[in-house]
Amino acid sequence: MPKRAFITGITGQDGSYLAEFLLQQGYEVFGLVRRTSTLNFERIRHIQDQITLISGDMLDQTSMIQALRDIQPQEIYNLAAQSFVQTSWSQPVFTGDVTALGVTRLLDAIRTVNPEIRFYQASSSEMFGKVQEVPQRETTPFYPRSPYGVAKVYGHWITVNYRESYNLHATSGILFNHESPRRGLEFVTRKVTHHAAKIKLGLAHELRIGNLDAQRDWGFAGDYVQAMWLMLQQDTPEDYVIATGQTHSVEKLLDAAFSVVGLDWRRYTVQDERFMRPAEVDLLVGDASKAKRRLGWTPSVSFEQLIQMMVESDLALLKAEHHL
Ligand code: NAP
Ligand code: F7E
Repeated sequence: MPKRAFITGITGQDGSYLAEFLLQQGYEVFGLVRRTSTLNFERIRHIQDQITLISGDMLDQTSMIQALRDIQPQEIYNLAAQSFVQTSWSQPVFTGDVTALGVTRLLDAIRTVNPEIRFYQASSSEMFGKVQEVPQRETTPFYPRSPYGVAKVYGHWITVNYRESYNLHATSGILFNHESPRRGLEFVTRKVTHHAAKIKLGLAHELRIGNLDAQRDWGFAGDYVQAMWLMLQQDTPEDYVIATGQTHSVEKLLDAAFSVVGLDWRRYTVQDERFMRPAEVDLLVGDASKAKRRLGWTPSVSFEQLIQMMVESDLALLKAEHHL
């Protein structure tokens, strides 16, 4: 019998890569999708006939309990969230409801339906926020700097609490930023690679951007979903930092992306207050040595390779879209 996995957030960047990876491992894959008036299955269209989509919402516990009863999965990957940090200041309550309380709804559905189900929680380096240690590791204290970061700290601790209270196989992966050609256009990497491609093709003339000094540890999403799976294959549930150990500023990101198309970003970039945040996370860099030691996980794509992959993908997409 193939194993059954249930993914919340399957329509998102990570959900699509994880679904592909689990299909390759021989899993039956189920995904939670919320009802929308127009379909948003772009990232999973190529595998839609191999997966089963279940209607539900992280705000609605009844739909989760029913989904678990129907699917009877062995593994659940909770990737659903309001995941854009900037939006979390304009929608703090909604962010808390989905990204924090949604985790409790799902954990409690597991406890009710079948406590043997293994659970992965998508925790985030945003929990480190105003960093208390460099690099950040599993033991580094949290100091979140946004309603999103605060919600993720709640999600992290409720996962630990359900593990300790009910002996669930519940694991939290503290993942640093990971990107890909499937990244949403609002996140800074994709915004930059998409604009570099647009400007190169004469489809745009400027890029409006926020803080150039922020530094992030950017890896490739395809590598990171493998770490999620490895965590659930361990006998003992534990928490792991997943990161590359390399950090780059937004300015270095601009250098990397615009150099792929042979342009100088300084000629096209305008700093815009609208993209500055009320509180910033200045520096993130992770120490993934526990994951390397215990899971045998290491990243396979460098920062330069990642940005090149994203710019080339954006060039191809735009050329196809505009018949260039
Ligand atoms: P993403 O592309 O924004 O995807 C988020 C997913 O959550 C989408 O499928 C979205 O569905 C779903 N969702 C949102 N609200 C929902 C609700 N109320 N009910 C059901 N589904 C809902 O995010 P991602 O980059 O793949 O990240 C996956 C997870 O990892 C998130 O929890 C994120 O916070 C966390 N994380 C991400 C990173 C990173 O660098 N990417 C790093 C650390 C942690 P729709 O398509 O319907 O909107
Ligand atoms: O910002 C700066 C911005 O929105 C990165 C999510 O996946 O990773 C992601 O959160 C940095 C910040 O990602 C613009 O101020 C400058 O310092 O790409 P981002 P994020 O906030 O790091 C974590 C790990 C998650 O868990 C989240 O779900 O870039 N920045 N100018 C800008 N950022 C954006 N979006 N747009 C700008 O114009």
